[in-house]
Amino acid sequence: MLKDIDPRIKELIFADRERQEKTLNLIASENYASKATREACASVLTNKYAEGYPGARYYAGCEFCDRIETLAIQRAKELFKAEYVNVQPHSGTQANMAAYLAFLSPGDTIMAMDLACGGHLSHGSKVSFSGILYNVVTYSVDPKTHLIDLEKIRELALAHRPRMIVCGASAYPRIIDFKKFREVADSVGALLLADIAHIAGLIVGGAHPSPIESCHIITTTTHKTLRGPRGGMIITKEEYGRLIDKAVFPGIQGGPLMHIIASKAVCFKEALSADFKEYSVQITRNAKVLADTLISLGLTLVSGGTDNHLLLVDLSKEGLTGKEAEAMLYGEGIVVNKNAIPYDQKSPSITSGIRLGTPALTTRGMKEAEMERIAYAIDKILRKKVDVKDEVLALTKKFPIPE
Ligand code: DSN
Repeated sequence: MLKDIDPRIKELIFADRERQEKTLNLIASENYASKATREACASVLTNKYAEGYPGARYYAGCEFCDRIETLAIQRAKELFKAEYVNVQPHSGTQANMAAYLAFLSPGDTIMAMDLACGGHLSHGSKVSFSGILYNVVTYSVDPKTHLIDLEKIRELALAHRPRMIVCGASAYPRIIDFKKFREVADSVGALLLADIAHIAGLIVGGAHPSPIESCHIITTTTHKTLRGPRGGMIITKEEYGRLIDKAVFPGIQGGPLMHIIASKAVCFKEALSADFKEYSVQITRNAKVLADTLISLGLTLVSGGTDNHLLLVDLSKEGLTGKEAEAMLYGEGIVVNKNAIPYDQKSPSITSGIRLGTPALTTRGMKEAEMERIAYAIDKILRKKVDVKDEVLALTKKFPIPE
């Protein structure tokens, strides 16, 4: 149908599909959603308005949407061992926005990780609503170890008495100690929000400790390590459920995207399988081999390695910017993103580093041996030695994107 009605768009979608197939995707926040999850995304549910929540909608004809959303909620609860879940946020940023709206007033103080040290725009960056509406105190990583320093965070919390502490990051390669964050939050009477957008899939698979016991509110996306459709979600305690629901709708959103909620339900079913546990553990094994091999080849990694799905390469020694390295790698078919390293002197559009992640390639079935080959290829490209296009194509051919 699309071919006849809008051949230009069809052609461009197919071009991107081809690009995805023929490149090695190391963008830490991307993944390949299954055909089943994509089928739900493309379904007739996109036609339906269902403002409200199951059993309490503002439109007629929501009986099937009610069942779909209820299933998504039940599965998410089972997956995260959660008391309360809202599956309506359109994205991770919307999930954070709703969580702030539920618990904060404009001008309240929140404490979160500095974007330059691995945080996220919606954690209080000056250019985001979060930095415009709230008084933001940022914490950094230790300048030498690049690790989160909970003692420093405790001192900052005692000095600023935030109403909310945000933990979780978009470019931090180590384990986040949710229990210790909770101790700090309790010492100043703050709420603790964990943004697990990057590590949600690792958490449900047991490859990263769970924040469920330690945090008042948990926000996430569903499309990164969780491998579902593009979207967001909020997990909280029963006692805060109504506040969160009101903040999502009517607080910041109108009609929920029911086709995406159906797809989230499929994603949660997939993530409840034993295979998914194995997948999430393999993501971290792959990241470790990628990190160790790059280090053995002389590259510098922020914090000296990784415990999760991502690593940050500091390119200062190589005399390259992140922007240059991203372009060099993409020219050979390896897709990464330029990324600030802690205390970066370069602007966010240039940067001194690149971020690499293994969730997408692990979905393609690649394991430790392939990670070694990819590390060698990356090193060659960065040292401007040889053309590795054939090596990249051979790997993409051997490991097609699964349906
Ligand atoms: N853009 C995402 C990432 O790449 O980490 C975060 O929202």
